[in-house]
Amino acid sequence: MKRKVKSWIYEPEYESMPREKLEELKLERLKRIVKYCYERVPLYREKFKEAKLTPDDIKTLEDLSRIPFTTKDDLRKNWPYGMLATGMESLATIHCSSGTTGMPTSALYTKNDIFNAWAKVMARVYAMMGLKKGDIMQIAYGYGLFTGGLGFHYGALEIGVIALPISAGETERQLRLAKELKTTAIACTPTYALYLGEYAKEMGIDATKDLKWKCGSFGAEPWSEEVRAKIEELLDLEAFDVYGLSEIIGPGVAHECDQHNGDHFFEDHFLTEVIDSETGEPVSEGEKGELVYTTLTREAMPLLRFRSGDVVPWWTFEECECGRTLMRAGRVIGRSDDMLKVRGVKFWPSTVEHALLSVKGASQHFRIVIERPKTLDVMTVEVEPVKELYDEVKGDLSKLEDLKKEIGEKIRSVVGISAVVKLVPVGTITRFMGKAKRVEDRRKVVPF
Ligand code: DLL
Repeated sequence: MKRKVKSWIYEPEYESMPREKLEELKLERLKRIVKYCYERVPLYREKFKEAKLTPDDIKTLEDLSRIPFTTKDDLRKNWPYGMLATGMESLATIHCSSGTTGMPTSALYTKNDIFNAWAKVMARVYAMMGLKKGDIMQIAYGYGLFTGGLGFHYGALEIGVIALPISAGETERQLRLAKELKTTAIACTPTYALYLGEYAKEMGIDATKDLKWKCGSFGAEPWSEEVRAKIEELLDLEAFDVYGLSEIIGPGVAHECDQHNGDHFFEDHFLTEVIDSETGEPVSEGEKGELVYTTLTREAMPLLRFRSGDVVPWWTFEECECGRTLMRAGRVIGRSDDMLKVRGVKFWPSTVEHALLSVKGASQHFRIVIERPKTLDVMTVEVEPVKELYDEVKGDLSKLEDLKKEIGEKIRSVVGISAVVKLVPVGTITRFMGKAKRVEDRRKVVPF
């Protein structure tokens, strides 16, 4: 991939604020939001009472750790309006989380939440990709209760990039409109980006000549560097990671700049801590840990120390080459509650993807099935070979024994356990337009 874009900074007064000043701003906003939550949200009044705390006890940023965590379960129990900190008359819009790991939770927004927080952080996202007025963003995230489509939409309106609100799916039309309208950027899940790339090939569309995408913002699910390389090759663009979660705002909690050395977290809006998932204690700079958020500017549904379950491999406050001083972290590997435990070994589906894609001849289309026929867990990885190879053996998978063996060895060395590898015909694994679902756990009792 030739690097094509140059990041710029939408709100340098915040994104490049000297760290000391940023810490002051965070503290000022923290004190305000703690008081706000205490006065308006019964759950927080209870939590503070139990912890024998009052808002006045929060005097420094270190004092934050005295506040109890907010969990996904707290939000479920308060479905649908229990966390609302304003009156209904101030509410502008309601989204729901995708509920990938349980019941949905509500995400509530006032007009200020949308225009002064969400649209602003999303405008920063566009600037990170070097997009400006005149660019056309093809928004292929779902519009609706999922926050992807509208989040990108608000950001486009704020920064003046032209939005093409096409939503997810209808792949042929996506590609036709991309070509005819000459859209200059695309936003969708990495899974769908790969699918678009394959489909384009089938339609005889040459991404280099026929498409004008300079860059793409991909996220809403974990994805590996191998997938990034594949997307960049298939779609001939520069691929960026976009991260976020509905409970906090939607997309726009963090994004990569053109240095691609971690995601920048918009700490002036969402104070971010990194903790050890098991002990709940903070981890040092550079270490792996779970992201915890305190919304500093939200009105409708402010959250204090919300445990996202999302794990990053490292984080730092070191200034980036791009000039941003905001916290940076490696891309989210997975959610602690999506982690698999097979025969005692813990890993994420993204680790399997990483193993697979380092084997030449294996495609990104795979599925993990876990069973326990007797006492021992058995993991089967069903994987499609790449199309070229499949065509070469004329669909006779028995001719690909070496590939099967190599995949098995790679999984054993990267994931740490052996798997039954099953090659399946091209096109048989479900293609997803949004977030991919790759795991089927058939065990009756899932260990943890
Ligand atoms: O997925 C918001 C979003 C939309 C983000 C479009 C990016 C682009 P939820 O449906 O609430 O919101 O799911 C949030 O998805 O806690 C992570 O576990 C996962 N996730 C989101 N972005 C990434 C990413 C949206 N870039 C949950 N890498 C989060 C890894 C991600 N995981």
